[in-house]
Amino acid sequence: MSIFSLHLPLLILCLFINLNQCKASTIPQEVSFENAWIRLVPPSSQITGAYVKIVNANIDDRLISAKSSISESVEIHSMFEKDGMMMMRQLENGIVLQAGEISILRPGGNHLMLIGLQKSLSLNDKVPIELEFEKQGKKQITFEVKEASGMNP
Ligand SMILES: [Cu+2]
Repeated sequence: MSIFSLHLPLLILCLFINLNQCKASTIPQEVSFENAWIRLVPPSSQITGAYVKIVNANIDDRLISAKSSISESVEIHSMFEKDGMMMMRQLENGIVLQAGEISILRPGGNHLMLIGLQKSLSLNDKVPIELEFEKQGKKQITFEVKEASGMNP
């Protein structure tokens, strides 16, 4: 009886540690990014879109703002259809990201809008954009300038 009562707390502790390790190996500790790209636009254009796949970490978070040295501002936008026309609007509250969720910023959907371009873009240029998250802070991501036809890269 006494041996059993001594070992039970140890057993529970081991189970708890194993569960934590299991969770850590499947859900990343830190938000990560894939396929970050910017739409190539003619030198006369003052705006362009930036897109990226955001793989959130193991906490609920929110993308609250973005900025880049190549444009006056970077806004978070969504697209919607009105009277048969595609329109876009700024998402004042950013984009909510639940723990472990993937959020894809893509042409025709949520995207980043670079407004007031301060230099012309060339194919394959590498452009840093800083994304700020409510809980995970600021992240520097390198976007590559690519050509896009229609809604798909
Ligand atoms: Cu936009």
